[in-house]
This record gives sequence, structure tokens and C-alpha cells, in this order.
Amino acid sequence: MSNDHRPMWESLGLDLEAHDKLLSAIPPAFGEVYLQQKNRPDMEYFDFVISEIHGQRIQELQEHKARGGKVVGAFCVFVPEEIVRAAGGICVGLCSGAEAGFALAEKVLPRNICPLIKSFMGFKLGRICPYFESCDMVVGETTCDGKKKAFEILNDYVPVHMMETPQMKREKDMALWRSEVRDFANQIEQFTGNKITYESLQKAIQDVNGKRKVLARLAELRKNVPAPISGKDSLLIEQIAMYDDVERFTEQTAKLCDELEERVRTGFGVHEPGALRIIVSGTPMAVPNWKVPHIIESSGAVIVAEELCTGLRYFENTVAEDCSDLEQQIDAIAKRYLDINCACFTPNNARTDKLVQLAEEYKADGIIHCSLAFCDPYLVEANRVEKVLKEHNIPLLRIETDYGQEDSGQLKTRIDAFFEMLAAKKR
Ligand code: BJ8
Repeated sequence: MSNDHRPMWESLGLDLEAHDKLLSAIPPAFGEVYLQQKNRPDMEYFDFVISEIHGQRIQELQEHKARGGKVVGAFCVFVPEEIVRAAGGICVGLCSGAEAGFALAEKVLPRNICPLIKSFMGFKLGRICPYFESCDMVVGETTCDGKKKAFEILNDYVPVHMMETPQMKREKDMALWRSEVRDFANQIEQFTGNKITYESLQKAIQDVNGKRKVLARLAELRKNVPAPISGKDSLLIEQIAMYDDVERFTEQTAKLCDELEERVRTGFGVHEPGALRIIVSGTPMAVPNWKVPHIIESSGAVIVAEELCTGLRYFENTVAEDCSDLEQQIDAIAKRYLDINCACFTPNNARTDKLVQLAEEYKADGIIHCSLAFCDPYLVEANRVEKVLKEHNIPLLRIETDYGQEDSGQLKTRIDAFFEMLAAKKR
């Protein structure tokens, strides 16, 4: 990345030394995980976005702010980005996928807490992330206890608006969630000084739906045998979707899909014939957390779908576009978001049913359930996932990991053994 960005990072108040350290780790990791893959489609745009991860997009956010616009950060796919967009703001998913800043985070958080939470706290306390430092406000949610309480601490450093996400999906939960979405719209109007109108919300809904639809098109193409794109490249695109410019991202992903369609037409696959087809499911994988997908695909299998928030949970549903007034649009947004099957819900049968359906649709040989350490919702729900998949005779491997590389060897051994079992089953 060009050094021309240093004055911008400095003006954002970044700790340049810590930031240099974080950034210097990304190119070697990216080179090893991504650039050495065979048969990649044209990923030039997405590789460029990563090469400029703290450059060009940050520049764009600063230009937006200079024009009086607001930047709103989120840590969860429950935050309705359409509303931020309708008020002229930019919503960015803050990634929290690295260990940088853990030592600082441990000064305010317990050591044994999910690495995603530790990462966002460390990024803020250490002033390491230019996306975070560009945010005028952060939206928190009550999805899991760790995040819920951590947002109280985060509010000491950046204004946090909390949304109460229900834990069940009954009618009364929907009524609560709907009121939370309404309050959020009011809050965003106040914060940006811009009124949300039927027209502005309709345009935002269409734009974000367009992004979700192109991601769904990409997912659909991966159902083909052979798969036209690797799981690692698909994950990268899904990660970039969280913070890139919506229209540009949609256009570039559509272009890639055209190429993949051609690959499907000619039967060109990204992997060896007969490679095992795997679905990964569990907690989100934020940039630069590519550890498990890299191990899976380096062992000869191909990931065909991500039942993750950096994956299908982000784009499988869209907001209805046929509303006739603003309040109906708010209803439609609330409905779309409450359909997300996060493990924070109980019961969460929709997620287990979905996994069975995905295994069939994507012709998967097995599912790898990958949860971050100390994430109670996903680690406990893995039991329900195992039970249902067993009933349907779908092989499952359960993994618990963090952002460190120390367990890579052990994970590889377990994943290889799982693949041997799947291969024997296939013979
Ligand atoms: S909708 S998965 S993005 S909450 S991994 S912080 S749950 S202890 S990230 Fe999530 Fe929204 Fe749900 Fe998706 Fe807590 Fe678990 Fe950590 Fe987590």
C-alpha cells in the first residue's frame, strides 16, 4: 500500500507504529492464502481492494465526511444498513478479525472472552483501525452477552447506539424489534441531520438488495459441479461486501459472476475433479481470518457455501420492495432482519433446517462447524446442529478456534482425518 496514506492515518489519530505492524502482516498472509491458488477467476478488483484495505476506501470515507456525511460502524449483520444509507450515511462493517490490540483489550475485558469482542475493543483502545477511527458512531446490539456488555465500555470511547435484538421470534418479539428499527431510524435522522423519506429509503433498499442479490447469484453458481470459484475467494468477496462502496461492489461482483457463468457453461472447475465439497457454518470470519478455509482448501477440498454472517446469513434474504409508505418499509426491514438465523435465538430450528437444505442443494459431502472460542451461542448450538445432521446422515466436524495460528497443525490433522472418512464414504 502506498505511503501516501500516512498523513491521512496520522490525521485520524492512529497509533502509526501499531498500525504498521498490523498492516505488514496482511500482504504475506494474503500472498500465501490467496495469490498461490490455481485456476483463480479474474479477482483483480477484490485483490486491489485488499491491497488498499486501509487506503482507498478510507480516503473515500474521509471525503464523505468532508462533505458533511456521517460514517456509522457495525459489528453485526442485524444492523439495518438501508436506514443509514437512506439518511445519506455510510455504514461499514467493522471487521475484528485479528489479535492486534489484545493486550490492551485485556485491561478492560476478561481474558476468556470471544476473540471477536477482544479484537474490536483492542482495535479501539489501540487506535489501530482507520475504519473504526473514521466512525462517528457505532451501533451495538444485544445479540450475545459478551458484546452487549462490551458495548457499555466501548461507549466510553465512541458514541454507541444500542439496538435490542430479541432472542426469540414470536409476534411480541417482532413488535419489539420493529420498534427498535423505528427508533434506530429516528436516531440516525437526528445524528445525520437528514430526514429519511419514502424515496430515499426505497432507493437504499434497492441498492442494498442489489448487493445481496449479486452475492446470492455468486452463491448459486457455486452449486455447480465442478465449483467455478474457491471458497476462499468467495469468502473474500463476502468480507469485502461489508465495507466497500455498494454500487461499485455490486457491479464488480456481477462482472465476476459473468465469468463464472462461462466457466460453468464449459465445465471448468477451480479444483481437481472429484474434490470433496464442504460447507462451513458457525461464527463470522472477519478479515484477515482465513485460517480454517485455507486449511480446508489446502487439503484438497473445496468450500461451496458459508453458513456464516460473512456468507449466506448476510445475503440470503432481501427487503420487500413493494411497500407503499415509509412505515411499511420499516416493517419490511424489520421482517427481513428478524429472518437471520443467528445462534442467539432460541430455539433456532430454522438454522439447522437450513443446513440440511444447503447440504442437499450444494451437494456437500460434509459440514465443518467452526466457532470462535468462548462463543456460547454457537458452541452450545453445535449440539443441536450435530443432532439434526446425524438424523439426516450428513457428516459433521466441530471445531473451536481463535485468531492465533498455534492450533493450525492440530486443526489440519483433524480436518484431514475428517476428509479421509468422507472420501471412504464416497468410494
Ligand atoms: S447475527 S453471529 S454477526 S451476533 S462470535 S461476538 S455471537 S461470542 S458475532 Fe454475530 Fe450478529 Fe449473530 Fe451474526 Fe458473541 Fe459469538 Fe463472539 Fe459473535
